[in-house]
Amino acid sequence: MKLSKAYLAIIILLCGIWLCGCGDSSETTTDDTAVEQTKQSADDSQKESNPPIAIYRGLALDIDDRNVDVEGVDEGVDESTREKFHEKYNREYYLYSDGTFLGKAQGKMEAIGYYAYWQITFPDTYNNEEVAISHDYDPYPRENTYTNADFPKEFNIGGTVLAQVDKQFSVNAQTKELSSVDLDGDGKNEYLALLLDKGSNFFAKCLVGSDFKVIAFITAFKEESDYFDNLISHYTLQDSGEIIDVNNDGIMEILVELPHYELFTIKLFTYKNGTFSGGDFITMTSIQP
Ligand SMILES: [Ca+2]
Ligand SMILES: [Ca+2]
Repeated sequence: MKLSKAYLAIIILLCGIWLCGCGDSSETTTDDTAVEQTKQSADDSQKESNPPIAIYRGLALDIDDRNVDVEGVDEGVDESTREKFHEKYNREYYLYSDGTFLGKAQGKMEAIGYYAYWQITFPDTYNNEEVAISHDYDPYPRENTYTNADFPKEFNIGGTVLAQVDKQFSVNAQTKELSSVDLDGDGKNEYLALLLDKGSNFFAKCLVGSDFKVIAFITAFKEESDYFDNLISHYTLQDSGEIIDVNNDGIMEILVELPHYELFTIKLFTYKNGTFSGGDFITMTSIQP
């Protein structure tokens, strides 16, 4: 189920895409190594100068670009800026959803909702895409195991994860969905859990480390809402985000749609080198004006 985007003015909070430019400082000992390093450094600078363009449900992840009124009529951009954007975004993309490559398709920039904003649309055959990426690489370098039953005991009632959450938010949370994947490639899996306590109008998505300690609450929602059932059916793990490497640095980002007043928000989170970036420790969401 989609929100009726055509009527929504978009306010989107997007945290930075962390383009890793970490160089390798190891010493050169042979000519072969020197050649290899030169090649690597050329590859790195190529990556930096030509980073992938990533799109989530039609919306550019580059927030600076997204805020440009490319297709505006009254206060739109000049023709050369429009051409530049069309050249950049009207191109072929690799489309992905739920860990699966769907195919390649030509993307087209279009104005949405009385020119309120622009997005990239694809042929109808690919209308289930979540993420579109301009470059050809494997954005799922490690497997994401998803389950909605038979969780590790830490995620069951009485388990250590739920105990932390219950204490922090004064709720009786239950785990509804769980993704397990090694985000940062250190050989240990992290967990992304969807937790609910309907009685308290509480739902949260939290990132949990391999030691079963909560790293961050990517979403925490706790407020009275007539639409709570609707909200939780829309903001499932599977249908409102993707765990995917959007910048080809080998680290899998967590890309999530969050509920927001009359619209939704996209956020991108990165867990790397044992630290979490791209968001607050707790991202509270609200549908109140
Ligand atoms: Ca890991
Ligand atoms: Ca990445």
